[in-house]
Amino acid sequence: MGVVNVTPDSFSDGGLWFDERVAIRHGLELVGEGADIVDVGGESTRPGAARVPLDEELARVVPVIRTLSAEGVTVSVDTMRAEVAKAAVEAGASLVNDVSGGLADPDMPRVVAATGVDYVVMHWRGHSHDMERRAVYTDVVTEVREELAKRVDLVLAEGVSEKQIVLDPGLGFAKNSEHNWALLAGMGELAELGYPLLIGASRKRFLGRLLADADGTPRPFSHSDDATVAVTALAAHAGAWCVRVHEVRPNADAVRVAAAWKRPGANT
Ligand code: PMM
Repeated sequence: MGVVNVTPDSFSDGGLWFDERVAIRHGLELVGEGADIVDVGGESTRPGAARVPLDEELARVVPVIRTLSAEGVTVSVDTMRAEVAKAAVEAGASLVNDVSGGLADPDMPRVVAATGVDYVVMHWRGHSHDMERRAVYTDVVTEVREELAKRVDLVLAEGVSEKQIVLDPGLGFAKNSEHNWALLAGMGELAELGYPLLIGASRKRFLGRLLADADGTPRPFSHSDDATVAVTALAAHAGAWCVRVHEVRPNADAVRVAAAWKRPGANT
């Protein structure tokens, strides 16, 4: 899954694809580089980010989704709002990527159920402006697993079907670096919930912190793409269904390497 953030302020690519035509061109480039899905978002979720008004979010994402879908691209909409999800599906999106897992907008599960498209339910504890103070766990893997299981029960009760659901541990969302690494290592336990897993590690701060200079200065996100590729290879090998990344070509290569590693002979 390649990312197109149609925002002026996303963490690593804010402003780069803010213009509609540039966003569309970028989405098509990502497909050319090997993306199976293009994830279009109009609201930044970086730590501390403020919410974008509904009309603004719609105006950012719907035209981009409509054009990319018309070009035959499989599009996902990255939104926490049911109205945006509905408009995006009407414009051609075939996956709703809700980082709040249905918590931010109580109408979301019902709307997704009515559309029948796939639904990424991410682990989330609150909006970006105060999510860092919610990063408190005794056993992060067990707690994320339990909280995701509760979200699954709720969205199923709202009419979403099991086959629509994809789960995501929500790296960096109310999680510190230690939590993120534990969740990656604990992917197997999350997979026991029985749903495909999506992993979004690309360019996140925990990679920059891992790669910090000797004086502790974190590596800027623009130089953490190689680490993202390493996470992709390991996550794909551990069975991830999808990785959400900004730099598609090397990550698509890593996915292919992991597939060949798991099934030697099948890919040569
Ligand atoms: N991370 C971001 C945005 N959307 N969606 C899912 N499913 N999983 C994620 O981890 C995720 C997401 C934040 O990343 P960006 O602002 O750097 O694109």
